[in-house]
Amino acid sequence: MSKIVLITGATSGFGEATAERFAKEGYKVIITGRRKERLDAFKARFPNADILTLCFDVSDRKAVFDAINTLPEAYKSIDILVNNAGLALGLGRVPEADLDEWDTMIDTNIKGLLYVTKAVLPIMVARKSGYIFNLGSIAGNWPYEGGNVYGATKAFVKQFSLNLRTDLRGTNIRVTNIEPGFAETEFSDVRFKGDKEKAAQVYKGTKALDKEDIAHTIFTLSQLPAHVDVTRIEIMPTMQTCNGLFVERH
Ligand code: NDP
Ligand code: 8X3
Repeated sequence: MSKIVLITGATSGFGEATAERFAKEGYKVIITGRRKERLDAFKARFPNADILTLCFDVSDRKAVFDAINTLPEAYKSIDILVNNAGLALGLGRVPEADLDEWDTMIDTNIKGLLYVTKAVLPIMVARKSGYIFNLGSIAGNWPYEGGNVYGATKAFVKQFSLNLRTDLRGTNIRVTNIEPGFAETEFSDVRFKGDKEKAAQVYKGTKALDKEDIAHTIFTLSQLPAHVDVTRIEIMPTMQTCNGLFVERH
């Protein structure tokens, strides 16, 4: 019987590439996101794959639980959850940053991930089996100018992953926090509200991670034997390093 994977934020970037990889490997794939036309287009691209589309906003608690609690029988027994939906908004320093943007990042990256996890977990706990991937970021490990609340949401994801794994001792459920460095997806388009030029500047002259690099990492980890759990994995483009402690000089 095919295994079932649910991926949030599968309309773009890492989520889309991960959904594509699992679909090609013969998994039943549940793809979610807010842009229904993208979900439908993905399903149309793979007419021979088993794909279920669910359109909801992860920060809408009721919508999340309604969607998971009414899964069709054939898609109920989720084996793998990829908590990928997330975003950064703006790059302003704390004094100038926008409070509404902070709220949206917290609601999506933190609360959304918690709602989906809580909704899916009973299925895994009942079966004493499952694998949860959370999309953290190097921004949750290392500070950078303007990364403030985005980085803090990803630090939350890292710590929640560690605590989740601890609480799930004895259930056979694995948890891995995936911590990528910068990758050329729609991430910067969203961060700069559709300003394509500004987004392009982020990647200019670099070889950033490809979305397939992260899909490959997630798929490969999912194939490890059930007794192996990788707690965290930080993956950066070779060109990117953590800069160390910068000192402003006069
Ligand atoms: P993209 O912008 O390409 O994709 C983000 C996905 O998240 C989209 O499918 C979007 O779907 C979904 N999403 C955003 N908000 C919501 C919401 N409220 N409800 C449901 N879905 C939502 O970015 P990436 O693929 O780069 O990012 C994926 C994850 O990886 C994020 O958590 C991000 O923080 C993290 N990350 C990204 C890095 C990068 O440099 N690109 C590096 C490290 C981590 P839709 O708009 O259709 O709802
Ligand atoms: C995204 C990676 O370095 O742009 O999480 O913050 S970075």
